[in-house]
Amino acid sequence: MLGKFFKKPDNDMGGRVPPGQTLTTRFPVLTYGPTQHYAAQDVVIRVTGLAEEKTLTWADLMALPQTTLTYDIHCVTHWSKLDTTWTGVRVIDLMQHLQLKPGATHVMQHSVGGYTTNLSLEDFTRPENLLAYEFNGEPLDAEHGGPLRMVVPHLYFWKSAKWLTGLEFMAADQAGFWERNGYHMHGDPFKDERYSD
Ligand SMILES: Nc1nc2c(c(=O)[nH]1)N[C@H]1C(S)=C(S)[C@@H](COP(=O)(O)O)O[C@H]1N2
Ligand SMILES: [Mo]
Repeated sequence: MLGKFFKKPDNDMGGRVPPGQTLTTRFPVLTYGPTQHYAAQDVVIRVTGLAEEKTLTWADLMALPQTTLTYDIHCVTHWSKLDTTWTGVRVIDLMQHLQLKPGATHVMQHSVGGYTTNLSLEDFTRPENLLAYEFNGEPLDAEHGGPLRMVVPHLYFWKSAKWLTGLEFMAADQAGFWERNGYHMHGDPFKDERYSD
């Protein structure tokens, strides 16, 4: 009886679930093209464009502070998953070691296999963003982007490149793979920014 008065008035978890999304406890795989398979030792991140060029190896990444964070993820195909736990290198910790050139305003994430997705520097440098290599305490499965992927949880999940291999700093916003194919340039799930007009 009492429970009735404590029930949430809606199913959005008090604003935690964006409009049009349904919760899942599964972890769906969404990849355009084949899953990439390679060892952590073979991870290389190339920093190019409007930054001092740099090649980061797995060892370079492991020498940076390692962070574990828990947050919700939202896929444009209408599933959200709450309380996912990731371990990796925070973008802001990596940025301490990169030298951007004047005029850099955006970054293109590049993946093995050619997938790309764009972010503004503001979206890229949020403190919760990770170059992640563990999910729920286990090495990240290849199908979910292991050995190393981006996780940018405040935007739809297509903005989190799996099998990350490059960060290209740019002087303007440019469309990545899905953005060229009709997805929104920004992709805020709470603003329902799924497709471009
Ligand atoms: N390299 C690469 N990264 C990618 C994709 C992809 O096809 N290739 N798909 C994106 C999309 S559309 C989503 S929803 C998420 C899915 O991540 P998951 O398969 O771990 O759920 O990865 C994103 N990153
Ligand atoms: Mo997606």
